[in-house]
Amino acid sequence: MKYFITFLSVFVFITMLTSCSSTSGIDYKSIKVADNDASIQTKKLYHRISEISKKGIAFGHQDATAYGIGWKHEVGSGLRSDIKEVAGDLPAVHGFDIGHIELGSSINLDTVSFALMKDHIKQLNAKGAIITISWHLDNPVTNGDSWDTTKTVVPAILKGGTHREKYELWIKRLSVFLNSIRDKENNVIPVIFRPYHEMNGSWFWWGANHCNPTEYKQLWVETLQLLQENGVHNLLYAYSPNTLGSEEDFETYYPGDEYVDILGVDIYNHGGNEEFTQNVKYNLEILKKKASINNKPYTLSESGNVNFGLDANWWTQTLYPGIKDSGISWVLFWRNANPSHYFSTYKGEISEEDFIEFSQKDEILFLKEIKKITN
Ligand code: BMA
Repeated sequence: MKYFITFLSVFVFITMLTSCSSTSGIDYKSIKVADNDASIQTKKLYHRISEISKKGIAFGHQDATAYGIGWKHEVGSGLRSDIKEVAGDLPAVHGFDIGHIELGSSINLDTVSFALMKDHIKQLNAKGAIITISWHLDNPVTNGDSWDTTKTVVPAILKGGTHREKYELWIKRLSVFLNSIRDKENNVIPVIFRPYHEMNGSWFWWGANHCNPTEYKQLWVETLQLLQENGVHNLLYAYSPNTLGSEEDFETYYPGDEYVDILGVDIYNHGGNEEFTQNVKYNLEILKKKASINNKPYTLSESGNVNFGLDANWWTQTLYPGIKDSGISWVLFWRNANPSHYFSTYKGEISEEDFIEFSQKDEILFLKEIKKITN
């Protein structure tokens, strides 16, 4: 009997070793994401994002290291960041926008060079940061920008549409860029891709009133397919509508759990602070419910204070009550472009002290803190 038990233990141990693809005991390969052929690094990122939500909320900032208030694009000068200058550490999540990659341009729509973006993504990834990419792409029918809603676009770029060929070229250019962002071991760096955001608003050509939900969902699915056909397997796909008025609102454009990895929502305080806190709480409840069906991570994918310079205590009094205990993996603040278009804080800004207090809360995580959350 004793020998049998020893034999059994050895057998179980060997079985465990051979069936698991990692020392942590997690079989990453078996993790299902929207892209069936997603790289192992992408699946690990997915798992890590879920782990983060068990520890706290990662702090994110758009274009954090590309520029800030009064400085810009310092190639080769390290990773400067307004947030680091205030809170002492870099954000944990870094947002970049690849609008104009589709045109073959060397700079994005906000004049951030793609070379700088690539370099920063590499450096940040090596430090354990999480990268999320949005895409304010131009209008392929009019050649106007994302906000040009003068002509119907979506049916024109779907399979069989008049501008399909052009769209395929745009996806090809995007794919080349995404596949070129590699770490030291030459692995493609996994990122969260958040295309066609805020579709329930009507300000973008892919938004409400400019295409119907069926067309939108088709665009989402065909875009995923095109990316995969172009050999892109380093993406987690994030769906992020603008502030939702109801649970049904979430469903209207939702392409389905099969095609989405991370649920998000973009919320700003256009209607004032009180409404903002309520919206955040209510919207994150909706995401939590939808996300729990297939255990997906969820986030406040864009946010920020639009009442520049008016709210000295915005972080602890308005934002924090909304996100506290929400279960989100991160919150991403929009870019600090200039003193009349910024959504976070910076040295000398009115809410600086309050931001420090907010950043010191145990559950608000910056880069050094999420670095410890490994796979
Ligand atoms: C918007 C604004 C624009 C910018 C765009 C993409 O919300 O900040 O100025 O071009 O995002 O970053």
